[in-house]
Amino acid sequence: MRIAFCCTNTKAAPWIAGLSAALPGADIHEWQPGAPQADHAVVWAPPQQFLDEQPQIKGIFNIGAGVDALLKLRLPPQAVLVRIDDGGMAVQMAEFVCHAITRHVRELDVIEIAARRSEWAFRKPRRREEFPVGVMGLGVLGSLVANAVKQFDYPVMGWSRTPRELPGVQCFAGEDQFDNFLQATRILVCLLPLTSETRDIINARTLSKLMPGAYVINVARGAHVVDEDLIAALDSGHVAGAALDVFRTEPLPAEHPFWHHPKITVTPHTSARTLRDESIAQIAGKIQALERGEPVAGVVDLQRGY
Ligand code: NDP
Ligand code: OXD
Repeated sequence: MRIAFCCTNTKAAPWIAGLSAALPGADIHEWQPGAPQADHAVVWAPPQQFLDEQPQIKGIFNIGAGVDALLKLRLPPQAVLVRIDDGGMAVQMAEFVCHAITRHVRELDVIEIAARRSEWAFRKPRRREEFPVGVMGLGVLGSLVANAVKQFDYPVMGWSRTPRELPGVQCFAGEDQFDNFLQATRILVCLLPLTSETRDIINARTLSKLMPGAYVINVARGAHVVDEDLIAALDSGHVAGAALDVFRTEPLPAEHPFWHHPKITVTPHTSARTLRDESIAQIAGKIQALERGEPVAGVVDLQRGY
């Protein structure tokens, strides 16, 4: 079995060593133009040339959860596209989102600034019932995030495309229930995939529906947010702050206003990192399952776009 490794901005050697150890007997190489046809590919943002040169590929394994970059390309029609299914990312995401919520609600950012001036800046306790959290996207990551936030006694809501049930989480689904979800939300967490339906979803209209003094946490993709609309909502005071981990252009350009906006916290697309060992074990297991003709989790539905 031949496996091509084609991942932009990723050191190939440790991945190839790990995959070779997990799949003894497989011939695993970093792809170069003109390389022979492979059976499977392990990819992150590959060039179109790679896919054009692999017309018979059976499985394409994305080393992240989001497949938006891959779906912009022409894929060989018979190929099964598989994303990382948790692989240790969900717990990182839950930790990151709970931290962002805690920092905002407990005003730790204000306390940190005061502490640098040697000020003992006591803040009044705030009632968590006043900070209902709405999680957009109740998939592998969003459902664990909603459950984690619930442990801190915030009211938690979730919104998905099809109806979901999560104990202790008030679930909304589809376009029809979107505004009701937004109107009941003060802290908005975006964990949607980027698709034609979700692009620009955090915009002037949707932000205006949130409870006053809203807080926006975007840990999904930058193109979910209309940048100018978020800045306008922050400047008007309707939105109190935002924690942004993902951006339309990454790295975030030095001149982008998000860097210096006093109500925005920027992090460098780091809320849930791909864990190499866990991902290698998951991908190797799925390649073996596909070879045996068994179903695997995390197959991307090309029609839905995630
Ligand atoms: P999943 O595919 O498991 O879940 C997606 C969820 O979004 C599902 O609940 C789905 O609804 C919902 N959804 C999709 N389209 C719509 C829509 N039009 N309206 C309402 N709900 C919708 O994805 P993951 O949880 O694994 O990952 C989510 C995203 O997080 C990834 O696509 C990626 O972009 C981002 N990500 C970011 C990382 C970072 O470091 N910042 C790291 C990893 C991922 P339904 O349940 O009905 O299918
Ligand atoms: C992912 C990501 O999609 O890292 O996995 O953003």
